[in-house]
Amino acid sequence: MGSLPLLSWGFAYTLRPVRILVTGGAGFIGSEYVRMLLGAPGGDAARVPAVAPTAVTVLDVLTYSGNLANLAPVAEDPRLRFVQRDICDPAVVDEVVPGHDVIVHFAAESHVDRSIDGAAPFVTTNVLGTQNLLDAALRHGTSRFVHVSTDEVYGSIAEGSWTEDWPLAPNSPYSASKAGSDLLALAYHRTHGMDVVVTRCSNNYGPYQFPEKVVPLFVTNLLDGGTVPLYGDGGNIRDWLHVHDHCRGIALVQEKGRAGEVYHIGGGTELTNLELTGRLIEACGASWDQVVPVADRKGHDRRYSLDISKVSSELGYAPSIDLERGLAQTVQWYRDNRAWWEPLKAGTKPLIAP
Ligand code: NAD
Ligand code: TDX
Repeated sequence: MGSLPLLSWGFAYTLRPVRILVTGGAGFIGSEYVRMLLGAPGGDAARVPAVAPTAVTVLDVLTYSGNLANLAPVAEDPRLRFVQRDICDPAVVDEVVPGHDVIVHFAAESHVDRSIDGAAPFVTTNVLGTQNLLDAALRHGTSRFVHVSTDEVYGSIAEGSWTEDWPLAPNSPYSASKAGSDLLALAYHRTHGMDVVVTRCSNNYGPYQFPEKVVPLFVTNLLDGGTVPLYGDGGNIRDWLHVHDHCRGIALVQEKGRAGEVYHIGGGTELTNLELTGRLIEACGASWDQVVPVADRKGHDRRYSLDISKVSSELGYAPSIDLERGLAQTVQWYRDNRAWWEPLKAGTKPLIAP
């Protein structure tokens, strides 16, 4: 494979053309990654690390949270191919994986509350689906496997922040299934010498997030003059990161992360849910009367906090979008894109071909 010299930020980078398979690329974070890789209009390409995909395949079965509309900004890009199939199907994966240099694995069941209602799809997709992909990557000699994971695998931390060598102690069926998939990915490195890197990220917010997660649920309810359900005492703490910063971090790990290593990607902005709700009320021009305290989530983790010194010192990562700007931009996006979220809330997702 040749390489393309490119002048950027005032000095020369050498871009290595790569063929990237993105699983879950029609979901919230995966689609941001695809839009970023392909330089979607309106995106901030100047801040994207030096990844030059010659081809991007999205493998996504389109569950309730997968949406082709999320890929509309890059739908005309000739480098993009969309395959609507299940990562749990060995024959599908065996057919799709060959011909790609890198797999960036986002596909998952991702909502904690749904995992409390029923864990089976979480174990199937998150654990067995990941094992299926790892096996195919091993068989076909994929150069690099990037496994996208979460801070929730550590459980809950009262004080201080987790480092990458912290023991895993997940509490929800969702986080337990993600911990299982993380350990499998790392085991394929140790057992088979596969080039695997794992990222663990804090809570993401931004455009195109399915309106079941707290930020888009609250924003869309508040904009409509409705109420929002605040779990328990509202004192649970999350570290909030704009989805674009998460994807910049993943791209750095994809390019420069050391095989077999775990990298945290965080935002450094910790808020209680009460504090977050206050900011969303202000950004939406809503009122505290719209907040309804409800019963707590079962097994609700109290606090997440990531130490990001490894990815910062080794790979030069730093979040670039502060929470105030990011939340304002996100609320504006939901104001401007009712056509995207209203059908999702009504349960009538339209399929828009990319
Ligand atoms: P999402 O639910 O928005 O997207 C998941 C995507 O995976 C959807 O497009 C869905 O159709 C697809 N998918 C699900 N099952 C599949 C299957 N069996 N085969 C093929 N495709 C399938 O989730 P998200 O918030 O974008 O999360 C993406 C990844 O990032 C997940 O692995 C999640 O654990 C991780 N993560 C999320 C956050 C967050 O705050 N949302 C934080 C840290 C890590
Ligand atoms: O209606 C709600 N009311 C409420 O108080 C919802 C949906 C949530 N909450 C609280 C629960 C959490 O403390 O808000 C906080 C955030 O909840 P979610 O948006 O459901 O996110 P969380 O459970 O923290 O998990 C998210 O971050 C880590 C993602 O969904 C995961 O995929 C990711 O791994």
